[in-house]
Amino acid sequence: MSTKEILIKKLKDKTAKVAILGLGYVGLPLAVVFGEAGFQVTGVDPDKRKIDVLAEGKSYIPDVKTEAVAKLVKSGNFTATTDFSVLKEMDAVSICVPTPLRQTGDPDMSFIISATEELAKYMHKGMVVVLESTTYPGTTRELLLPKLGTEHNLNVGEDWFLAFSPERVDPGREDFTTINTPKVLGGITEECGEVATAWYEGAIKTVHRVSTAEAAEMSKLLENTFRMINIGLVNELAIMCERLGVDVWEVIDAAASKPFGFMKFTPGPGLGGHCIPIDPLYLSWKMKSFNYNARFIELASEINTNMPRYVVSRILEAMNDRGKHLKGSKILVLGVAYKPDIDDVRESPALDVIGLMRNKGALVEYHDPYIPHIHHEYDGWQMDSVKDMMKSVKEADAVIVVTNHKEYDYKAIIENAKFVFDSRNATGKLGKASEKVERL
Ligand code: SAJ
Repeated sequence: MSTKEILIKKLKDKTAKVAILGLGYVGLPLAVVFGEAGFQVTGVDPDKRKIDVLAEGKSYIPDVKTEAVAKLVKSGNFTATTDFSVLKEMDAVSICVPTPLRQTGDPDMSFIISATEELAKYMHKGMVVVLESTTYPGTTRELLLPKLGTEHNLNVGEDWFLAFSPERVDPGREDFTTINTPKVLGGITEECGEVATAWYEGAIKTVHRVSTAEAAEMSKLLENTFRMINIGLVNELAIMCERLGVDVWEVIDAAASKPFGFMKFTPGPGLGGHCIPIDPLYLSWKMKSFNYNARFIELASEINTNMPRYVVSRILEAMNDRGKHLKGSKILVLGVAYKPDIDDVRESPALDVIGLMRNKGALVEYHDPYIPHIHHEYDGWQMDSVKDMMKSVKEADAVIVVTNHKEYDYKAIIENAKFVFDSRNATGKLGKASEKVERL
């Protein structure tokens, strides 16, 4: 039997030993899914705190139930370690590490590079490696292939197998999770795709096979670039509607009444999260090396990045109309998470809105039921969520709804506030009807 046949057999009968590099919001759910499918899984992460929690049979990822981890740890199907040398025993390795941006806006490949360099030390014949981290097209072939194979005289597609399969984890979502979200997968060679698909089909309901790693890398970027550009479109529409004296929320709801050929997006104070504002810039960055300017991405990114400034300009105008200065005024920001009903503040536009108002001399406080403390990474300021939200609403000269958490009682907020700027249409019809409310 060939190396490929031997490995496929081990993957199909689940005797293959599986490792997940990176145990974050992507890696830990994936480890549990492979473990529950019957694989022997080893999680590897340099963060000892994570490993200690997992060793106790507990989870630190809200989407992963502690009971699931406890059961796998107890049965011996899942162990976690900071020791990368365990990789020399592994047959199948999935790399799930972050791909953020540098402060310059360029891709930060340091996590992929360090994971790949660690794995390279333990590469051997008969391994399959899958990269899950969202990245620019060509990463798998240009960066992983040489470091993991060529430099060890291992022939990819014969001695070992390499593929890309983008993560599609949406933290907090319960209807589509790792096991039932279709998984795109493309190999460096046909054989690589075949082996990696045999592995993933052993645990994930639907694997959508594409012909190359680049096609898989690009499909993920299309998914999130599609969102970023359409959010940029409705943000620009909000600016145009304000000039025209038209209610953008009414316009969007009307367009959304079309049962086909339209997908609803809503304007807001900017683009947060670790996916949508970041992933498309990996594509535009890569295209620069082909002397191609990805104009849609650049323009949408410019519009989205400018939304915090636009929101603050609207607040300035609205307060001026009410005979108030922003400078010296007490401002309460409601909601700082990057989207409603979650506890993640990464890249949240709220931090920019707060920073801009602070720079104009406003006395800014915030409340967020999910985020007890915030700090600005570059400007250095920090603050705690106010304890008594309604008391702060009453005392504020203006209340700014930045993230529309479901649990807020917007009717009571309007009743108790002097003025509300609603950047998410959280107040809806009540806000539209109230003299005290202005919406984006
Ligand atoms: N946003 C808007 N208007 C919209 C939609 C979103 O301003 O119409 C803002 C949000 O407030 C947030 C940012 O954009 O600040 C991103 O929001 P998101 O709904 O795209 O949520 P994310 O960042 O959690 O995106 C994830 C992505 N999942 C993966 O990459 C695996 C994305 O592909 C999913 O489509 C998205 O979740 C989802 O649908 O929830």
